Parts: sequence; C-alpha cells; structure tokens
Amino acid sequence: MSTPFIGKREYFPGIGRIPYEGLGSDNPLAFKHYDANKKIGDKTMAEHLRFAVCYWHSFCNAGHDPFGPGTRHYPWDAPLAANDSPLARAEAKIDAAFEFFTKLGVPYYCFHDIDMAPDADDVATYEKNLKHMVALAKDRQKASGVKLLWGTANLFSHPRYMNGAATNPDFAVVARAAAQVKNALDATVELGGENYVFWGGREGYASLHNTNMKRELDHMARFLTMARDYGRSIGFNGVYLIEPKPMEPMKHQYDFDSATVAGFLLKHGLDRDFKLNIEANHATLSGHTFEHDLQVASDHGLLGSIDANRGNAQNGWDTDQFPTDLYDTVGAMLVVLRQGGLAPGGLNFDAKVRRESTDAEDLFLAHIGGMDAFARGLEVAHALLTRSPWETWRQQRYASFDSGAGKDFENGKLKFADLHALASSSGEPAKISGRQERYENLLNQYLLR
Ligand code: XLS
Ligand code: CA
Ligand code: CA
Repeated sequence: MSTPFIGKREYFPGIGRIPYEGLGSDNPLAFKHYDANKKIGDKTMAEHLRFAVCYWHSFCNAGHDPFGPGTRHYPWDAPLAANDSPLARAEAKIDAAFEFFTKLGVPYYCFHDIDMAPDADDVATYEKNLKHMVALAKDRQKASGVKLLWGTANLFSHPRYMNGAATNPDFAVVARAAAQVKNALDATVELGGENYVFWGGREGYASLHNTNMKRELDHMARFLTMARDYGRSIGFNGVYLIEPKPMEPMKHQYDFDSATVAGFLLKHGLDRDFKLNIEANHATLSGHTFEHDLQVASDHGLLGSIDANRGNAQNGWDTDQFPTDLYDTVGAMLVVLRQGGLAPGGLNFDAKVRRESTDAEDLFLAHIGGMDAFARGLEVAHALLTRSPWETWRQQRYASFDSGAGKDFENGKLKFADLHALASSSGEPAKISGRQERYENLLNQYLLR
C-alpha cells in the first residue's frame, strides 16, 4: 500500500499518504504515535490494532441531525454531470472510499449492504445493485490491498423495519430481513470478510403493552441460527458478531450489553459461532464503562471485535465521537492484550466527525487522532503488563487463594460448613487495602513517560 490508489478522479486532493512523523512533528496530517511497523512485543502496531474505517459515517453521513440536513459537501453524492443515477453515485463513492482507506493506510474497512449499493423495495433490484457494487469492491480491494473486516445488513433504516427485523411481529418483515442478510452474507464471503456483524438495529420494543418479548427473542434466536447455517453453507468461516446496545433507536434494545448477549448466546447454543462486537459508546449508554463491557465479553471468551468511538459525558445518546481519551484506550488495550489479541476482529472506527466539521481534511484528522490514541493506548498497556508491577499487584491481591484452604475452595474441595468452621476459628479478617490510587498513579506514570 505504498502508492495511494486513485479511482477515476481524486476526491481528497492535496492530501497524500499519511506519514508517521512522531511526537516532534506539528504536522496535523501525520501520525504522532501510530507507526504501523513498530514492534510492540511480538507483533507490529498494525497487527495488534487491525484498524478499519466504516463506510456509513465516513462516506454516507453528510452531517444531518433531527434539526437539519447535512452540512458537508460530498462530491460523490452531488449530481454527477453525465450519467447521474444512484448507481453512478455509488460508483463515485466507492472510489472516494478506497482513496481514503489507502491514503490513511488502514488495512480494513466495514460496510452495510445499502451503504455501498443503492437500496430498492424490490428484492431483485436491490440484489442487482449490491452484486454490481461488490464486484467493484472486489477489484478495488485487490488493487489497494485493503481488506474487509466485516460486512453487515442495514435492517433498521427502511420504514418496513420500524417494528424490528428478526423480531418484527409480522412474519413478512422477518422474511424480508432474511433476504437482506442472505445478500449481505453472500457479499461478505465474496469479499473475503473476516467477520459478519449483527447489530440489532430495531430489535427491541417501545412498549410492553403490545409486545410478546419471549416470542420475539425466540424468533431472534431462530433467525440467527438459520443465518449462521446459511453462512456456513456458502463457505463463511469467519466469526459472527453481535453488537450490544441498550437503547436508541428502540426504548429498550434486546442486545442490551455484553452480559445480556452472553446469556442469550449461551441459552440458544450460539456461543461457538458468535462473539461480541463491543462499541465504546454503547457500553457507556448501558451504564458501564467501555472497559467493563470488554472485560465481561473477554471473560466469557466472547470478545471478538471493537467499534472504536466514545460518547459524551454530558448527554445520554449515541454521539459516536472519535476516540481520543487515553484512559479509555489504555483500558481497552489492557483487556485485548490480556486475551492475546483481537484477530480476526479489529478496531473499527464507528465514529463520525462533528456536524460543524465540514472540511474534507477533518475526516483524516479524526481518524489520525483515533489511531494515535489507540497506538499510545497499546504502548502503555503493553508496558504496564510487561514492565510494571501492575500484574504482580493484582495477582498478590488474590494470594489467599493460591494455597491452603483458599486453593481448596477454588478447586471445589471444601463444603460450605468448612467455611463456617474456618471463620469461627480465625477471628476477624485483617483489612487489606484495595489501593486503587496506587494503580491510578502507576497508569499516569506510564502514560506520561
Ligand atoms: C449503531 C451501530 C451500527 C452497527 C452496524 O448504533 O453502531 O452502526 O455498528 O450496524
Ligand atoms: Ca457500531
Ligand atoms: Ca453507535
């Protein structure tokens, strides 16, 4: 990926391949921490972080919000002088997207079926559009070396999905959703996608008065099982991912958080094929920290991939800001490194520039900031785990379970009455400080080094 791939025209003129220049540089269009080939432990930064750019926020969302239209001018979305049609604009957009991926130097991208290809009510037209665009994507992947981290189907924008897709009370809509997932799976396989994501867009409810929750959840499990089997039958060997979110668009979303989805997967026997795609802003909406939901997923052996972004501490919706908080990225990378990495998952920037950010350059700056924040998070987390006393301290906190009665307890060798006998003969346990401040100081020390 040394020469930026350019399609029929250049959409980001004046911006070349983003170089690594290090902390001494004040060039906004250069990485300060992300040095793709730098080794951290036994892997390069690129291998650890597996960055992906998302198609929807970066090339489809021009900044509209509930109060007004988009603010950004996307040349690929403007009327094209000759041959203007939704498909011609999609072709222009894919050129812009691959130019951006290549100039930024990310190894992966992610897309929904109808980000890339024009939607249509008629299944045959929708399929024709998607197949046409997938063929172009395949060519551009080959020319640029950029790969597909995951594909997915948008089962939440079209009005037909207002009451849900797989959990819709109308079977006709469930079947229509399946037609889309089938096509998105076909596209993912054709493009060599390493994962396939199910975000339960409107799978949830607005009111229990009109909702049979148990029946809807059983339908969701049936739908996912059938989709899994279809994917495997056409040669999809990657990981299926469910992306939790507690609310928005529905008042209550069924895939509330990591713990809820882990329970659902285990209950329905889906935990061998499905893992979780954890989005930072969704974790915080569910009242947890990003790190908490990552840890819960990882502890279940279910942390598959990450949607890297952040919310806003002062409001309660999905702001999808680019990740810049180093405490968040260190915390995330501690979880990722402890489980031995994310592959075949990765870090997908499911994030958007602010509505007021209207220069083409802003999209580069936002991604550079996110990549630098995770690169620094990786370096600090790796140093904390390998060079600092952090892990020893954590281990020592549980030392009473490493031998004697504590070890017997862990190994299931004690009866409940044995615990009573031990407590009765030992007196009041000594207080042992949790020493949270010691860890916080150590983290800052390594962060500022
Ligand atoms: C929306 C979700 C969505 C998924 C993919 O909140 O984050 O973008 O990642 O459908
Ligand atoms: Ca997401
Ligand atoms: Ca989001």
